[in-house]
Amino acid sequence: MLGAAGLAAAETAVRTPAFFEPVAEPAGMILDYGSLLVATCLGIFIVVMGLLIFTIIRFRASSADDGLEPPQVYGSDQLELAWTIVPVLLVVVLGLVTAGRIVAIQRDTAPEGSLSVRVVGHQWWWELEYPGYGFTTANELHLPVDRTAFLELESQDVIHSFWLPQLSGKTDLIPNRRNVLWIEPKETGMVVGQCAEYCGTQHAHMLLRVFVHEPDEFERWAQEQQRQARTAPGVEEGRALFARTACVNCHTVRGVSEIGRFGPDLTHLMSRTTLAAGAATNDRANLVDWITDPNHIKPGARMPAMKLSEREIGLVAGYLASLD
Ligand code: HEC
Ligand SMILES: [Cu+2]
Repeated sequence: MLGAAGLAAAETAVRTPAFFEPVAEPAGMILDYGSLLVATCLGIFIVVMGLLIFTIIRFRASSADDGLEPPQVYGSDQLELAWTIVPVLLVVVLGLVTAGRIVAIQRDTAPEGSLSVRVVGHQWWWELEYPGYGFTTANELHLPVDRTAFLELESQDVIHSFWLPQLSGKTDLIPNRRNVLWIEPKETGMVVGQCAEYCGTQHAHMLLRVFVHEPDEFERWAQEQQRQARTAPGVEEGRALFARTACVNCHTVRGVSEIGRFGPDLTHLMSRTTLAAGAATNDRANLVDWITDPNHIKPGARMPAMKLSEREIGLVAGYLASLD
């Protein structure tokens, strides 16, 4: 199964979002730039505060007239030039560096040979479409290493914010607007991101996992995703039940029904490690729990409890569990 395709367990362990450990551009450039600004400001702070503290101590008032009045300087061209030119130079240099970084990071069009992905924010999950390959998945973004991915960001409902601290900066997903973002991963493994703009009750359960693969491994994953849904032996009854229940109004399973777009595409549900944008691990027991009542796992989730009998739930869960 190509869920966490070929990545060692250690590589798929969730690490805390850490923007001090970039594993891609532009996250690396953003960190360099931020560090430069902080270092410059710290340098200025230390010089100014150092002089101030020195002056306070050295020339503090004392009871005895010890003659320690500092020399009084008026109209010194050298001093005035120095405190004018040095700050102007600092501002100009930092301004140029800033402009350079903005030009490098903001790209409106997809670079040659990039992988294009359309990301649509929903309350409270991520729709991920790979237009070049013709499939859609959810909540787990797979990318090849050392190749630029060009992402188009949109929203189906409210404003969300796309934030993968180790890969790039934040960009909002806004209804009726197309924002773009590029990422060039430099290391394989898994990193996590999160919606960074409050978007409703389950905002905190809007996790995005990103798996970065070697190029051939990525191609294998993409080919698996392109397949229509499998019908494994023994799940026909569950499949039929799924197909005639309202499930298909909201969910697509390619090869069974392709009208539902309100909820995640379930064609290769079991290739994902988690359910409902990281709210639960993706296994049979949680599937049963989810279908019985999504509110157990994710209160407020925009999928209703479908009021199926226990037997029906078992059958549908059995069918979904066969969709690898
Ligand atoms: C009114 C629309 C709607 C209906 C009907 C519906 N769902 Fe959902 N479903 C959703 C939404 C929305 C989500 C995403 C919830 C979230 O993550 O916040 C979801 C999520 C899921 C997931 C988790 C998918 C993932 O990748 O995380 C499964 C599995 C699922 N639904 C199965 C079913 C089944 C089985 C039925 C029928 C018995 C059904 N759904 C009926 C809207 C619906
Ligand atoms: Cu959100």
